[in-house]
Amino acid sequence: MTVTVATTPHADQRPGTSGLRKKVPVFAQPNYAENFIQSVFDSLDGFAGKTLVIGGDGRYYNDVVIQTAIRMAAANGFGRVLVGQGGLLSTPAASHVIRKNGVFGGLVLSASHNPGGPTEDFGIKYNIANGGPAPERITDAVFARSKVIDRYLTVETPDIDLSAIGVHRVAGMAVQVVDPVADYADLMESLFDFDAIRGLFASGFRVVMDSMSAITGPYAREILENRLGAPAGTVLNATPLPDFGGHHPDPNLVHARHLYDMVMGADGPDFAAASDGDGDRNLILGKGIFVTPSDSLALLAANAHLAPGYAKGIAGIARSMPTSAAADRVAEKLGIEMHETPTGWKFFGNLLDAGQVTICGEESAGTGSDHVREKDGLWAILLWLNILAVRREPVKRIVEGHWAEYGRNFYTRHDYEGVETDKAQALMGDLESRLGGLAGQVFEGMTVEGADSFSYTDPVDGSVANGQGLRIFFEGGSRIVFRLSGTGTSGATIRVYIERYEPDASRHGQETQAALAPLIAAADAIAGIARHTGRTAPDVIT
Ligand code: VG1
Ligand code: CO
Repeated sequence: MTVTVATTPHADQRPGTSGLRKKVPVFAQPNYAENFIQSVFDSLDGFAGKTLVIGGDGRYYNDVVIQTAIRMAAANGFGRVLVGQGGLLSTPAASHVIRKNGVFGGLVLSASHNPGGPTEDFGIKYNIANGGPAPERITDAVFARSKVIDRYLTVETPDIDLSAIGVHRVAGMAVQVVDPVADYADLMESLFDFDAIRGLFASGFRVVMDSMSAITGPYAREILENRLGAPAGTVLNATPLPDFGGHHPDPNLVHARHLYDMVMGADGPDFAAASDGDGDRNLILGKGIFVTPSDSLALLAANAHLAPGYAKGIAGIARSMPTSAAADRVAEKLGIEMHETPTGWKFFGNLLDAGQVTICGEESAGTGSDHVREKDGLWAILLWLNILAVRREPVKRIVEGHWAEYGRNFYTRHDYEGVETDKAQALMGDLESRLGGLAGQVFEGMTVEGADSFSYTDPVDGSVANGQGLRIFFEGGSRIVFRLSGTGTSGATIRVYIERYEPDASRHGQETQAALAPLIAAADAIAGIARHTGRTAPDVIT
């Protein structure tokens, strides 16, 4: 039954920050998805007879690649595949299915917050047995294999019907179609005080959740409306669509502007939230306030003990390097470990496995804990709701109280998207070559204290990741970071992360862009953004 198909390499299959992401027409080239999946399998050892989880965010082409992946898993000798009904699994739910069933690993089909459709984005990532993204040791091996691959294995069978829960057989391998929502919803119920949240909702507290026509719709409906008793219709855009309704399923102030406008309106809801294409990111808004992801991480860490799952306290916090240092102040006060890692959830896995940290976060709207090994949008939303149910204070007052206690880290990220790759690389190369001479120079009245290219040594396995972003530190603690995105599918995206700490509560009310204006000007003066790219303003400000 097994068929060996001859193939030739595609040169561009290097996994990025979170798996391989390309436009659908690229993935649809002959043998493209097959080469990558086979390169993953060829980079793994000891899976004969073992179980693989497969699921995706339901975007365009999910249905095609999921069938390909099932056939190839059978041909390569997996004993069983667990696949979400309809081919669906959110990224955090996939992580939970892997962990709960103690399986070998999983394939998650998603390009996260990137748009979907026939000419939009698709992606494949591999997760290991702990439920987390494959570490660089594996992704490097996959890329190396993809450059020399000459055959892939498949079986000749018709498509499997994934529409109903049940068990099928493909060439001797069991394919078990599982409920994508139930186990995950149970996990959330085990971590949070659902009675307290039900009480909050019953008190008239108004909540809006936008699933952005992406994967969390069925999860949010089951948890918020069915289990927690929020009114029907609380979850907006709850049906996953292959093209996300033509929108970017990216829960930020650009693509979820309507939620911001709602909470800023006179009769706005008390709490509004959203999640992304594959359900691992979150947006948190309260009446009259947007909570930045960096602040949200700090606040969740400071208040996690109010939820039953974290009642004993947290072991430590980890944040990606560009994320603001707001969480560091919480760790310091709690007397717990704090870790600074490169961008991407794969760098948190070892720390979580070792029990060194409990809560992790990234400035890009990702927060999560040791309950799975991915960031988790609904988890962050539910932890917020649990905290609000216990404290019974408005979000705005909780955030402002946090700033008053710890000081405020003003923070913004400016993205320059679709920049020609050679221009973006020239900017980074030029800046890197000048890093050594920046100390002592003055920009916009601020003196540079030091500058470097961020390197990370994993404290658990000693692996080293170099070139993870260019950092410029100023006297007084302000900071600018430059990095190139590793998730885009056309041209380059330059990310500029800007941060300033303000201890004085009388100055916490400033508007963020105004509070950071001198640093924003300094970023251009230092890196020559306009000179290199011709751009005078970012495409997206978060
Ligand atoms: C971006 C974010 C990063 C995140 C990654 C995957 O990566 O900056 O923090 O981990 O996306 O998130 P980059 O390389 O483009 O900056 V998701 O929700 O798109 O899987
Ligand atoms: Co995502």
